[in-house]
Amino acid sequence: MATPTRGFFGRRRERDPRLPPGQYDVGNDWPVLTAEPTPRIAPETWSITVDGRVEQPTTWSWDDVHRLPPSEYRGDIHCVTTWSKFDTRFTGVSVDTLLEAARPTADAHFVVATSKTGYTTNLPLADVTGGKAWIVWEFDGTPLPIEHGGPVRMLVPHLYFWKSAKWISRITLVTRDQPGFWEQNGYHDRGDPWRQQRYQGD
Ligand SMILES: Nc1nc2c(c(=O)[nH]1)N[C@H]1C(S)=C(S)[C@@H](COP(=O)(O)O)O[C@H]1N2
Ligand SMILES: [Mo]
Repeated sequence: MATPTRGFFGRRRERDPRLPPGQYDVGNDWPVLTAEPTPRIAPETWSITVDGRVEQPTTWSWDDVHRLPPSEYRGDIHCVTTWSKFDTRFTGVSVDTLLEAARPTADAHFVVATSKTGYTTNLPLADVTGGKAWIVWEFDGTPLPIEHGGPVRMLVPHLYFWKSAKWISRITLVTRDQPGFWEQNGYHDRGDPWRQQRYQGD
C-alpha cells in the first residue's frame, strides 16, 4: 500500500504572521476604494483644521505642515475588503503633533475625521494618539497619488483602512462617539483587523 509521505501533504505554506485573520496579501497592487468622485485639490489650496473640543483651534496650510517635524510610518495596511499590503512607507506628520498645538480639552474622547469631499469617519482619541496616526503626503518617497487621497490623507494603519480618510481636511474633537459614513452604513465602530471587527456586531 502506498503511504503518502509527510512532506507531500505537509508542505502547505505557513501563513504569514503579519496577515490578520480573513485577509490575503495583495502584493505590489494597491486597490483604490472610494465611495465618491476623486477630487482634484491643489496643494496650495489644501489645508487641515483641528477644531471642536480643543483649547486652540488651528489650521495648517500645505507649507505649514511641511514645517512641522516629519514622521514616517513603515509597516502594513489592511482593508476590510480582505486585502492587506505589507511594508508600506508613508511620510507626513504625526497626529500627535497637530493635537499638541490644538490642545484637546479634558472632555475630548473621540475624533471625527472629515474629508474635503464630505466623507467622515470616527475614531476614539486613543486610536489617533501615541504615535498611531498620521496625516501623510508621500507614499514610498513619491507624492501621494490623488486616487489614494493626495495631496494629504489620514493614516491609521492599526485599524481597517476605511478609518484612513483620504483628502483629509478636518479633525474634530468631540466628547461622544459620532459614527461616520461607513459606520452609519453597517461597518464596525472601531475596526480592529486583528479582531475582525468588520461589521456592526462583530
Ligand atoms: N474621503 C474618503 N476617504 C476614504 C474613502 C472614501 O470613499 N472617501 N474610502 C475609505 C475606504 S473604505 C478605504 S478601504 C480606503 C481605501 O484607500 P485606498 O483607495 O488608498 O486604497 O480609504 C478610505 N478613505
Ligand atoms: Mo474599505
